[in-house]
Amino acid sequence: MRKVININENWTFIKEGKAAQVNLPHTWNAEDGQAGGFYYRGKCLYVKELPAARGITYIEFNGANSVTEVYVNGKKAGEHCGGYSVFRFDLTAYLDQPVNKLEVYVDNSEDAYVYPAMADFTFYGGLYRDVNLIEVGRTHFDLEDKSLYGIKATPALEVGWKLNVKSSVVNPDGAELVYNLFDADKKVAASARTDAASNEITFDIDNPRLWNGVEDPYLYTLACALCKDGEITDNVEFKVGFRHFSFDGRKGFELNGKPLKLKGVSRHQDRKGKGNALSFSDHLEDIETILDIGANSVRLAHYQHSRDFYDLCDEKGLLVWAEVPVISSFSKKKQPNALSQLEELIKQNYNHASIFCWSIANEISIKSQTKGLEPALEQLNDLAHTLDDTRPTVMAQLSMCPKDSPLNRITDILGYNHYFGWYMQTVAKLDEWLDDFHKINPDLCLCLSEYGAEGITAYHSETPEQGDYTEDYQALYHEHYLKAVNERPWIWGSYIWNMFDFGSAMRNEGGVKGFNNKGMVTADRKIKKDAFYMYKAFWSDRPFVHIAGKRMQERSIGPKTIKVYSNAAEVTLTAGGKTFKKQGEGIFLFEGVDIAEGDNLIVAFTENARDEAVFTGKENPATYKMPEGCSTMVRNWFTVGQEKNPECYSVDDRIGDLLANEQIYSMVRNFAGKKIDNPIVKLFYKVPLRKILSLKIIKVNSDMVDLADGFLQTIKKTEKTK
Ligand code: ADA
Repeated sequence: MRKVININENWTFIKEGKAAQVNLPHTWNAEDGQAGGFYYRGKCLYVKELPAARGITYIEFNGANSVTEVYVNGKKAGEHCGGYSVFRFDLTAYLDQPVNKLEVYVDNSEDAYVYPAMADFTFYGGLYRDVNLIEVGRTHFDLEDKSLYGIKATPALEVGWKLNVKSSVVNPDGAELVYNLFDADKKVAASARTDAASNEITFDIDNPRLWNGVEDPYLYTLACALCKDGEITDNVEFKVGFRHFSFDGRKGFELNGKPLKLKGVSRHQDRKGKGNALSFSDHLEDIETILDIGANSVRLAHYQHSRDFYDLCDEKGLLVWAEVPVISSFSKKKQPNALSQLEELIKQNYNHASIFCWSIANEISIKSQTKGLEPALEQLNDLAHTLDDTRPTVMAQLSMCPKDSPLNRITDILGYNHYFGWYMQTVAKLDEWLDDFHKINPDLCLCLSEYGAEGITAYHSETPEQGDYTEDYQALYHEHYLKAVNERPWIWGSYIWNMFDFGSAMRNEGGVKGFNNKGMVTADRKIKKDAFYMYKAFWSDRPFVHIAGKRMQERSIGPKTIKVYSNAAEVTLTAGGKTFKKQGEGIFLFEGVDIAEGDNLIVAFTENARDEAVFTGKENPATYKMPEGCSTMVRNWFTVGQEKNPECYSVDDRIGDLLANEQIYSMVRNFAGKKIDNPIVKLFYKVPLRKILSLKIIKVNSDMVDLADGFLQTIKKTEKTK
């Protein structure tokens, strides 16, 4: 029998010579990775004692960011590159003493050969997921084929439903493979047996209950055992769901033969104060929140998430977009690693009913003229097809990627990330872009793979404007996007960027350091923003009513429009002894609600729900505005060609002046590492950055120059210098 022993407890963690006792999951960037600016990126060591091996013993890391080297009693037992997948090493021959010293080096510094290199999220370092020892008999399911179980189970609808199972067995001779498929009541729904040496079998499943997304996420359990001489030498079990789906450029998505619009959110694996070292209950809380907004799909951006999360998606019925961190900055040197991370993603998650596509890249055309990008993407696409011919491939394109770009024809289905109305132009541009795209490419199956606007819960306005970082503008932005998506049935889905605010060390905007604030919920999971309730009103059946703008508690005196979100057909509002009623869908605007001096109790109710707010009428109410002088990143790499702001830095400034600014220095240090402090760099202090970037040896294209310029234009020259 297989034995899985968790070894999360009692590790000695050593960073820069200092030791501390820690339990896993653990990251060394929980604080500095969310503080804005420089965060520690380097090599740290985890040490633990292990007993002698009792038979075949593997060590399993469920995630270590991002390059890991393992030593036992000073001997190297293995190395792994990539911060998001599961990997294992056979320690049987190494655990040869009664007490053995395990040393695990984890390094999150920039690595020329490992993705990601540059992205808008913190690359938290550490052993941030579970570590286990796995003991198996001599005959066992393969633990080294990059998969989770050494077993690939494929439900297929042919004349009837069939389950095809392929197992990879080590030392199969004389052993038998036994499969039992249990339904949710633990009754056997089907069974099969085969010689362990013949690794594939297909068996009929009579009339299975289908896995039908959030409506009915019905799952079976496939128990797999290897039996030899009357003994079970290894066994594993996992969930299996029967479902089929299709995409069509004109009709959108269908699940089990019925049209279904994918109402999606994106999620990063972190939260405030913890970084990426999350517990099972953190994952569960996230899933519950995603279900509460009424989503039926989730984009797990921008890398492989915890196996617990995919399991929860199976269980709760969320359709999953799974993806690798091939993001922003394409590099030929990193291609082998891209292939390896994609192989791991697919092999490790193949059996999940919830996963409907494999994403091979995100906004990878930022460096659009990069040679070799197209063949590299083709290669990733082919690999995904080879490993899985049941699911489509997808890619999330940069907003500016031309509509007729050949890149749009690589994957089976497609996504575009759009921020019209936030970084550039206005929300109305979205509608124009979508219609034009569909006219040019009626056959392409398109979704909005990202869209969002910052919403900081401290900022409010009765007249919200693009770029003001208010919760109110964020809600308006999303009202527009949701309508645009709903009006176009050919769009198969949309993914809000993002479900939760997340750590992004390089950001410092709107007065908040170290976070991207485009979430529907704050990074500590404590506040659901107004936009959350807007979606809930259109997406969810759970009865509720929500008065928007509650955090803008002080108001000027006089008649006001009060916005209420609800999924009821009628909302009643009482204020100042008056009763108002409105019928509608989702958004209810009550005009002419009087706010008198002092506290005004406003109550909104429907047949099944009630909400209240107290607005305090004042001659001079608080402003709730973003403080003067806060930097904004609204002007970033998307805003090429806009007039330059002379008060902010640009690529025309000298290297020395740029590096004297604390924020710029930290940003460069995060990406380039310690080499930025090399005395040779000082020789270039008087040279403008543009000049350096134009040198042939640096090989930077014009997009990258614009990107750097856009970033520098977000930083005021008066801001802190070192
Ligand atoms: C990009 C990127 C995301 C995200 C977003 C943003 O489009 O794909 O990772 O951070 O920008 O918020 O600007």
